[in-house]
Amino acid sequence: MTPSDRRINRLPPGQSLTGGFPTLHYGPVPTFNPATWDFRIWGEVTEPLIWTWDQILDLPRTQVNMDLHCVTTWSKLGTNWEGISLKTLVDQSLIKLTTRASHLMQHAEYGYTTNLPLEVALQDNFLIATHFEGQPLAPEHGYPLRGVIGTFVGRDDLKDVYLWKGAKWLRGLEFMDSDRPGFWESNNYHNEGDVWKEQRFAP
Ligand SMILES: Nc1nc2c(c(=O)[nH]1)N[C@H]1C(S)=C(S)[C@@H](COP(=O)(O)O)O[C@H]1N2
Ligand SMILES: [Mo]
Repeated sequence: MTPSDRRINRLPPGQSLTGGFPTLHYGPVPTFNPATWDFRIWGEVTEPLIWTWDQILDLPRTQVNMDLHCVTTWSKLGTNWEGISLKTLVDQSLIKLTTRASHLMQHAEYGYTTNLPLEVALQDNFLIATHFEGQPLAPEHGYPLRGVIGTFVGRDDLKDVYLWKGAKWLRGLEFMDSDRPGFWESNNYHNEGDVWKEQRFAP
């Protein structure tokens, strides 16, 4: 698909439209207790951090509109999300990376993980989301906090990956000096997961 095809037909190869919002995850839906919940940032940072839920709510906020593409072939177009941009946190030195930081691992409840190159995690289409369509996330969609990544119409400069690379029930970010596979990436999914190249499964 050429960049202009992408603007005309927003569906990547092999995808079909869904009107609803299917849920997809491995394991149970966790409960949220703001009194004990914390958010950890570690690895290739000059200062590891632990944020409370209240501290998360004080971070700078961003809204995005994205098309979502699940590796199981459904796509949902024009979704609205609000939350925290990792790029903003890094630009404002709220997270201070070492020069060795090259990859991000999202860590979620029950040990779900997913990896991204740092340059992709710092794109405008990766959000640490608290809200979907103006409402706090539904429990099954990752309440209270999730990674989400999708496509921006007309932004052919961005790398676009499948939705499994956004971890629901996100509890921490590990910055790494080399790549390591996450949960699905260790279970036969493609490490990169580019939606336009249809990188669903490991070669
Ligand atoms: N913690 C966690 N996050 C996860 C998953 C999971 O199993 N556990 N599944 C991923 C997959 S495969 C997809 S397609 C999306 C689905 O998000 P949704 O249920 O909000 O549609 O969540 C991703 N994030
Ligand atoms: Mo998925």
